[in-house]
Amino acid sequence: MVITNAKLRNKDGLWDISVKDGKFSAITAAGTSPDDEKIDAEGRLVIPPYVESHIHLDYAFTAGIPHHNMSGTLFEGIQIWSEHKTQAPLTEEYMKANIRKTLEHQISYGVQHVRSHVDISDPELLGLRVLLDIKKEYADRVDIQLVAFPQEGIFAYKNGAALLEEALKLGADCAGGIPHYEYTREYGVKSVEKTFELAQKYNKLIDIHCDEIDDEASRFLETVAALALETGLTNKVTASHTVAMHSYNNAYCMKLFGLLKKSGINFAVCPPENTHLQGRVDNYPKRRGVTRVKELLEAGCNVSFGQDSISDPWYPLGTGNMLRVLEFGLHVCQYTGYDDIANCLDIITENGAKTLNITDRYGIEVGKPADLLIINAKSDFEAVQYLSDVLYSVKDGKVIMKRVPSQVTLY
Ligand code: 17E
Ligand code: FE2
Repeated sequence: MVITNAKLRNKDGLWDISVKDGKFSAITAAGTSPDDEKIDAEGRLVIPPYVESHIHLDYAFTAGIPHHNMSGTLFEGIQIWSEHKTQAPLTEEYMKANIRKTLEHQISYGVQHVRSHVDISDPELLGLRVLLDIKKEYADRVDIQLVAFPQEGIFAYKNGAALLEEALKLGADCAGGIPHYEYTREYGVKSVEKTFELAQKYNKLIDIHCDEIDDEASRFLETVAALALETGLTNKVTASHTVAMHSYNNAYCMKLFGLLKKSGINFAVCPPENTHLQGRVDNYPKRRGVTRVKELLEAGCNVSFGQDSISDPWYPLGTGNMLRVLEFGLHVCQYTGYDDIANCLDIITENGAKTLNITDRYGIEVGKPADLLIINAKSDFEAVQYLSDVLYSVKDGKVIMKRVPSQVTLY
C-alpha cells in the first residue's frame, strides 16, 4: 500500500508513504513510489494516530446510575460510583457493552492508543478482568494500556494495597494511586511510596491521580517527582490531573518546576473534565482549576491531554474526539500563541506517545508499524480550528476506519 501526496508535519513538499508487511517501508517524494494499491491524500495532512493518554473506560456511559452528580464535584462522583458498584452490582456484559461503544467512538475519531485507568477498589477486580479481555478483543484496532487505579484509596479502602498488587500480577501495565483522597497527608505520602514500591517489584509504569483538588496545600506532586528522580524511573512516571498546581503560589512553583524538569515525569491533563469539576466551592472569581500547561510545556516538561470521562458520574458529556479536548485545552490554558497553535497536534500525538512510553513504535518512520491518519486539513492550525475529520485510520498497514466528509450545499 502507498499513501500518495501526503503532507507531513514540519516537512515541506508532498510525500509518498509506502507500507509493506504492516510497517513503513519507504518515504519518498510524491509520485516516485512504485505502482501499488494507492490511497491519494490529495495534499492533506498525514499524521501518526491520536493518543488518548487518560480515560476511564470502565466508567463510560454509566451516568445517572443510581443518580446524577448534583454538586459537580469529584467527591460526589466517587460516592456515586461506589453506590453503583455495590447497589446495582456491575456485570461483565454490561461493562463490555459500554466499553465497546466507547472504543468504537474513539476509533472513529482516529485514536489508536489508549491509556485507561481501571478501578481496582473491588475485591473481585471485575473491571480489570473485563478490560484485560477487551484489550485482546480490540488488539488489531487499538492498543490499550491499563492503569490499576485504586479509586477509593490504597489505605482508605479495605485491602487496597493487596488489591493493587493483585491487579499488577493479573496484568495491569501501570500502578496508580490517589493520594489526595487518602485520609491524611501522611497516608497520601505513604500511598505514593506504595505505588512506587509495587511498580518496581513488578516492573510496571506509574500513573498517579495526583492533587485533583482545589487545595493549594495538596503537594503530592513533589513526592511523586522526587521519587521518580531518586528511583531513576523518571519518564516511566506520569502525574495525572495535578490541578492543585493551578492554585499553588508562584514562589513555590518556581522551586517545584526545578524538580519537575529534573525528574523527567510526564503530565496527563484533562482540560474539559477539570474545568467542569474544579472551582465548585469558589465564589466569583472562580478558579478554572486546570494545571499550568503552558508553563510546563515552556519549561520542557512533557504534557499530553485526555478526555478522562464520557458520560459518567464525574462528567456528563465527552465524545472521545481528541481534537475537541485539544481545542478546549488550548483556550482554558491560554496556550494560544501562534507557534503554540501551529504545533498543537504534538499534545495529542507525540506527547501522548511519550506519556505512554511507546515512542519506539510510534511515528511515521521507516521500520515502525504502519499506523497513520489522513485528516481533512493541511496544518495543525486548520485541524484544531475546524475540528477536521479523520478520513482514514490505518493500523499495521490495514484501513481500520474510513470516513466520507459531509457535503454542504449553499444556496
Ligand atoms: N475518578 C477520579 O478520581 N477522577 C476523575 N477525574 C475521574 C474519576 C473521572
Ligand atoms: Fe482520571
